[in-house]
Amino acid sequence: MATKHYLFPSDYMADPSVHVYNGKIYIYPSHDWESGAGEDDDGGHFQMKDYHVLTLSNPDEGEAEDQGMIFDVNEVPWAEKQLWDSDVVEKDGKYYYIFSGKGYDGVFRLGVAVADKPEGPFVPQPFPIRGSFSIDPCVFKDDDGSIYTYFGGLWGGQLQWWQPFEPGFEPIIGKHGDENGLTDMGSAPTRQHELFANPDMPALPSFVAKMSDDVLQFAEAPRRVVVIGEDGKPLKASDPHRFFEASWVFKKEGKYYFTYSTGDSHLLCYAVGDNPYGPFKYEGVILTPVVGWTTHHSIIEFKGKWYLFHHDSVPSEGKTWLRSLKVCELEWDENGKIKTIEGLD
Ligand code: FUB
Repeated sequence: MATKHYLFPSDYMADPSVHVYNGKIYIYPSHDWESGAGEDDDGGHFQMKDYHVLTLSNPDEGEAEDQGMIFDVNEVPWAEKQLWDSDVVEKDGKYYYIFSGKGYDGVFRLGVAVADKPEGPFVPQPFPIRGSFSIDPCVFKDDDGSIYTYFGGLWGGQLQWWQPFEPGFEPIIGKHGDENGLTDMGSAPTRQHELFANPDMPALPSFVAKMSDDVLQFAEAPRRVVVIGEDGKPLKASDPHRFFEASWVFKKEGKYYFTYSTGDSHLLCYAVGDNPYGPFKYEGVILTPVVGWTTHHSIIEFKGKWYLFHHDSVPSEGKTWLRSLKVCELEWDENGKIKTIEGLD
């Protein structure tokens, strides 16, 4: 059984995006804090206002070291608040930090900040990525150097505002919008059900877009990321294994692994495809529910072993807005499938 340990006991951090640069592990988390905001289904309790970068030498037993703050929301002209999940990609010796932030109009978008070193400092661009929306970017660099950003998250992450998505589309509803006659959306789950009342409908997809050569913009309109089941059809909205948020993509033996959180059914799952755009065939559960509402993760190979980085709320005694980073080894079985890890171990 995989043993887990906490990585950074001195502060609350979550949503780890992890990469190996210059032989060292770099962790780019969200930085939780006790803002006093009440908990709600729109994630109003996640009021993160800055980002830090951590480094780690030994994922089997070591603790991560804080390399300091890499930027603050006041340095991002377009973002008012809620610096949620982020990720980093390296190209030609520069590091591109792609992050989620809520604008002054209440809409989540993705931004880019650039640095010369993986520990920053990162300088944010003055505007969000054109045509970006929602949250939880995962930036994947393929073997041919092409860079793809996967993104999207439901409920507070506003992904449902952008369905159906077509290039140039604006959100179909505001937070309490009524353009579609849906004046009283009630709770976030109710809003989801109102919009997509039939649970036999296909699950709402996340999106992926190839990045421009300068890694500052989408090079194409975002495309849907479809997860299909055994029957070759998209997983249904009612399927507890369908996508909710927290995309993470990696490649192993020529196959593309699209991994994600199922949010309100509290799992980390994975699906496998033959190219970066999918479709991805659903394969199984990576992690069962943790203490906390849900988790968010990344997966890397380091010195011949694979590791799952994620978070839970054990150290904060279940406070869903104060999360702590963890790591454990991730293993494959004899059929090449990921061995499911118990979230409560
Ligand atoms: O950290 C804020 C949000 O919580 C993330 O964007 C989601 O993935 C969830 O972890």
